[in-house]
Amino acid sequence: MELKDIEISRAIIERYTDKLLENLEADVAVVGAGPSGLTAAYTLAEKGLKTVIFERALKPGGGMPGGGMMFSEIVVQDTARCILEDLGVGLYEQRPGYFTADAIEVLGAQLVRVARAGVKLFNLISVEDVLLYQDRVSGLVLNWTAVQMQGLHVDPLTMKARSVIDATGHAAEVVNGLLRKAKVKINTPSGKFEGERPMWADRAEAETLKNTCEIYPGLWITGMAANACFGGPRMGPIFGGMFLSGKKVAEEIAKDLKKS
Ligand code: 48F
Repeated sequence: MELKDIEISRAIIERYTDKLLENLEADVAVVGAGPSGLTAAYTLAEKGLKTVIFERALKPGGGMPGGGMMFSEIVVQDTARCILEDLGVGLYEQRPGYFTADAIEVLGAQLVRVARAGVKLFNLISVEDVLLYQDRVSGLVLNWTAVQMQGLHVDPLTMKARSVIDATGHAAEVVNGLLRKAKVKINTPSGKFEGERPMWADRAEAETLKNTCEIYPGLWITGMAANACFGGPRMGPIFGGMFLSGKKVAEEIAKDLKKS
């Protein structure tokens, strides 16, 4: 068969458009494909919920492939090793109670799990706003990352979701966008965004899990975004809290959506 350049283009454009159209409505939309967002996404999809991820960057993974200061290894504590064992990655008890895994291998395993669970991950798309209907976050406002980077005057498109997860890491971009535009109160004690505190791994890991919650009707927080909202400390390259937080947010959303 003679390969026709135009047919290659047609195949890509058609399939991508089909995927995008199939995912304009979902049960759950995850913003950010870092460790917490990826864990949340495959856990939700494996529970039968239609889940989609939008990731700003060219490559998924967020802060994970960088490990600690570019040493591409991550550490997890005993309570989180079951998640990495379940992914089937190599795990080493490098120091008593400190398990290490190759950051790239973990990312690869998470991406395969996400794809096999039927989650569509759209890279190079930035979430710039939310749909807010009757005081409930009901979807996302999307644009190409390239449009955002260039500051081009191009209007966005939208997608609808029953629940949205802010898994955007330290900046908690979805929550902050909502606060900026809608002037609402979120479910922190002050009703405001607190901003993350300096590094303290032991406290941060526990607080990440505690802070994982529905921060506003329809909008959930996981990973570093959860700590940033509540003023919890950061933790650097220990990732157990990220994985456990992703699992927790998925389990809570699944319970919540079953009720409605
Ligand atoms: O930062 P990130 O890895 O978030 P996380 O899952 O994990 C945090 C750790 O990596 C690390 C740490 C813990 O050990 O301190 O920092 O909480 O991943 C967040 C992802 O969200 C994307 C961003 O490119 C990254 O891949 N992102 C951020 N803002 C947007 C976004 C946006 N507006 N739209 C789409 N994607």
